[in-house]
Amino acid sequence: MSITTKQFIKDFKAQFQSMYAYSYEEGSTEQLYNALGLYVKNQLSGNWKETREKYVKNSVKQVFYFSMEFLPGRQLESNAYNLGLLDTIKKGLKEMGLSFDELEEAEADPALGNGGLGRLASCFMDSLASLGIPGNGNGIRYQYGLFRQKFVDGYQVELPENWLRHRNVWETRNDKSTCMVRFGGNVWLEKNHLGFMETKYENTLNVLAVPYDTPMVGYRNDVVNNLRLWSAEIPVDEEENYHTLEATEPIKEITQVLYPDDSNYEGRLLRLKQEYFMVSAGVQSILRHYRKYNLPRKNIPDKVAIHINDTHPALVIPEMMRILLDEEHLSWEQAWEITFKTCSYTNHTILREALEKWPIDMMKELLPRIYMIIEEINRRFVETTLPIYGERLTWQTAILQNGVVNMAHLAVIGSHSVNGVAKLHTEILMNDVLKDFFQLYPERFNNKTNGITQRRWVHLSNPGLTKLIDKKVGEDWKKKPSELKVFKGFEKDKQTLQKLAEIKLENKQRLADYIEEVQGIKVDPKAIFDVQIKRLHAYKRQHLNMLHILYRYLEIKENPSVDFVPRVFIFGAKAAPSYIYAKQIIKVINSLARLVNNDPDVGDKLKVVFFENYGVSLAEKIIPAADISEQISLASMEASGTSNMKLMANGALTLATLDGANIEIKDFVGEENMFIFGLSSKEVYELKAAGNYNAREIYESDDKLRRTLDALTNGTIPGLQDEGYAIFDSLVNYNDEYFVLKDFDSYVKAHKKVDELYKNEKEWTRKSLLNIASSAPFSADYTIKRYADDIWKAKQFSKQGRSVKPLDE
Ligand code: CR1
Repeated sequence: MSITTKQFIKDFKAQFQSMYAYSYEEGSTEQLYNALGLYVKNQLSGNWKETREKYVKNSVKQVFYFSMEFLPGRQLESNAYNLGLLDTIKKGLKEMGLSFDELEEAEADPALGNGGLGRLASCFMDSLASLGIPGNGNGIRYQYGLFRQKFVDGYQVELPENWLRHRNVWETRNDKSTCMVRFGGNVWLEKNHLGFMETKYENTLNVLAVPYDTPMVGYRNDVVNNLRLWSAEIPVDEEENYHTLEATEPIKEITQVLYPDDSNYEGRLLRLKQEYFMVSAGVQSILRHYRKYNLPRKNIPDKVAIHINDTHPALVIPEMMRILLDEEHLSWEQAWEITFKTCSYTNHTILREALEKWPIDMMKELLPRIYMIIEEINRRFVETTLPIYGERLTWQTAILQNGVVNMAHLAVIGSHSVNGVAKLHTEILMNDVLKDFFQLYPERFNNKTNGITQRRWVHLSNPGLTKLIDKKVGEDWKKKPSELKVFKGFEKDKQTLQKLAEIKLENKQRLADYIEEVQGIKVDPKAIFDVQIKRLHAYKRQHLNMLHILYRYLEIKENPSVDFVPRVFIFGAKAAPSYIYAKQIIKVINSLARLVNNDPDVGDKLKVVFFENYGVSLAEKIIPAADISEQISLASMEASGTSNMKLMANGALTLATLDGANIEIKDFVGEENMFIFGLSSKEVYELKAAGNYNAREIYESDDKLRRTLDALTNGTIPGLQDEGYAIFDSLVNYNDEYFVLKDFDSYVKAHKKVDELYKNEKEWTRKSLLNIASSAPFSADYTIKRYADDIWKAKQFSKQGRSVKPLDE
C-alpha cells in the first residue's frame, strides 16, 4: 500500500476531527492513538471485505482455528507494518510534532491468554494471513484478560485487567451474525409428523453469542483474514426475564474473565460453560457460512477444517454431530464421517494435571444433548474396538471412564489428525501419554514443531538487527525466511560482528534505561543479560535459576575480590493465583533480588531484575536485549517452548536442557553454539522408573549445594516468611519432584562456560550471529505451511486468485 506523507497527514487530521470534533493539537495521547488506529483500520477494510468475498466466490477451503486463548499483542504497529504504511505514518506524525512510539504505548495489550498456547495461536493467525491461507480464529472476547501482576513486598498480587476500559479500535461488532447457545434444561427425542426424530428442549438457558471480528493482516499481500471472538449477552426477546442484576449473572459471567491457569485443569462449571459457548457459536457460524457455498453437506470437509487447540475446544466434535443430526437430519454415519474428516487436534502438554476430565454429572446437567451424543460416540467406539483390541486397551482409551468425560480421548477419537508441538513432545505422546491411541490409530499421529512470526519478534522488535540483515543479505528473508542462512557467511566478517555487537549493546542500553525507570535498579549494559521469561511453574524450574544466583552470591561474599563476569539475571513470570508453590518461588526470587542488588560487596557483579506483569509488550522489550536464553525445564516436561525461538532469533545463546524445541535448536545451530546441561529425557524416564532417586543424598554430599540450600532457611535472605523453608522442604525432604538438585551441578558448570565465552567478545558474537542465521526454520510461516499441507489440506490463496509459491526450506 503506498500513500504519501502529505496524504496521510491530511487523512489523519480528518479522522481525528471526525471522532473528537477538535484539532489534533488538543488531543490526548489516547485520543490520538484511537484516531490513528481507526485510520489504519480504514486502510485495511477494503482488503478485509474483498478477502472475505473472494473466499466465498472461489469456494476455497477455509481453516478455523478454535482456541480458548489468543495473545495478539498490540496491533497498531504490526498492522501498519504488514500493510506497508509504517514508515509513512512515523514520518507524518513526526512532521506533526507527534511520536509514534508514544501513541503506541496508549494501546491496550489484550491479555486474552495465559502464555505460550495463546501466543502461538496469534503467531499462527499472522502466518495464515501472510501466506494467504484462508484461515480464521475463533475464540472468546473476555471482558477481563489475564490478571495484572503487581509485587507488594515481593509477593504477587493480582489485579483485574480491564483491557476494554479503553476503546478497542480493531474490533467490529457484527450483530448480523449472532447465534443462540443453549444450556441445561430437559432434552428428549420425539417423532414428528414426518416421521423424523426431533430433539425437543424445555427450560434451557438461552445465551446470545455476539461476534466481534478483528482483522488479521497479511504481510504486504492484500490479504486480511478474520479473528472472531464471541461475547455472551441476554437474548433480546428474553430481556423481560432479566430484570435483576442477579438474574443476568449466569449469562454475563460466561465471557467475563479468562481462567488464569496455565497447564492446569480446573473442573469448574463456568469453564465448561465458556468452552461450550465458544464452540457452539463457532460451529453454528461456520455451518451457516458454508451454506453460502451451495454444496452438499458431505463436502463440508473439502471446504472446512476445524482445528482444536488443546482439548479446550474438543466439544466441537459432539456439537458438530448435534447440528448435523438434529438440525440437518443426517444419519449418524454420515454426520460422523463429516465431523471426523473436518476436525484435527493439537496436544500442548503432557502434564497430567492439565488433561481435562469433566465429571459426567456436570456435563449431563449443563449440556444434556451433548452428553447424549458423547455417550453414543463412546458406545460405538467401544463396540468397534473391543473385539479387535480387547478389554484393557479399550477401557484405557474410552471417552467415559470412572465418572468423567476424558476430553483428550474425545479429541483423538473424533479427529483425523493428532499432533504434538516439537519432535520430542510428539514422541512422548506416541510412546507414553497417548501410547494406547498410537496403537489404535498410528496414521493419525504427526509432529508440527511450533514457530514464531519473525515480523513481530524480529522485524519490529529489533529494528537495528533487521537493518543489518537487510544490508548484508538483502530483504528477501522477510518474505522467505530461509534466506537468513546467507547471514552465516558473515560469521568471520569482522565488521559485521562488530556491528552486531553494537546493536546488541544498544538494545541492552535501552532495556537498562527501562529497568531503571520502572524498577529503579541500575544495571550495567556490558554485563551478560541472562533471561528467563515464561509462566512460573515448578517444571520450568525458575527455582533452579534462583538457586544458582544464590550460589553465586555466596561465592562473591566469600571472596569479593574474585574476578566475576558481571551478570544481570532477568525474570518475567506470572504464577496462577492458586498455585502457592509458584508464588513462593516468586517471593524468594524477589527477596533475593533485594538482597543482592543492595549489597555493596556485590556491586555490578550480580543484579537480579524481576519484571512485574510479564506479557507480550514487555517481551518485545526484553528479547532483543538478551544474551542468554534460559530454557531449563526438566527434560521431557516442556512440550515445546516458544520464547526459546524468539530469543535465538534475536541472537541470544541458549542455555538449555534437551527438552521441547531446544532439541531442534541444537539440530539447527549445533551443540557447540549453545550451552546444554542436565539429564536427557531418556535419563529422566529411567530415573523415574528406577524409583531410587535420593535428593537428600545429593544435598548431603555436595558442600556448595548444601550451603546454598541452607541459605534458604538460615536467615541469609531477609524478608522471607516460610517461603524459603517451603522450597527447601520440597527439594530436600519431599525428594525434589523435578530433579533440581540432580541437575544443579551441571547447570553451574554450564554457567561457568557462559562466563568464559563472554570474555571473548568476538567469539561470543560469532555464535550469536550463527544463532540468528539458523533461526529461520522456526518461522511460523513454515509451521503453518506444514499444517496446511499435511493436516488441513488448505491452499495458499492470494487476493488475485493465484496461489503464492510454496515456501521452500
Ligand atoms: C506448553 O507448555 C508450548 C505451548 C505452545 C504450552 C509450551 O511448551 O510452547 O503450549 N502448553 O505449544 C499449554 O499451555 C495448556 O498447555
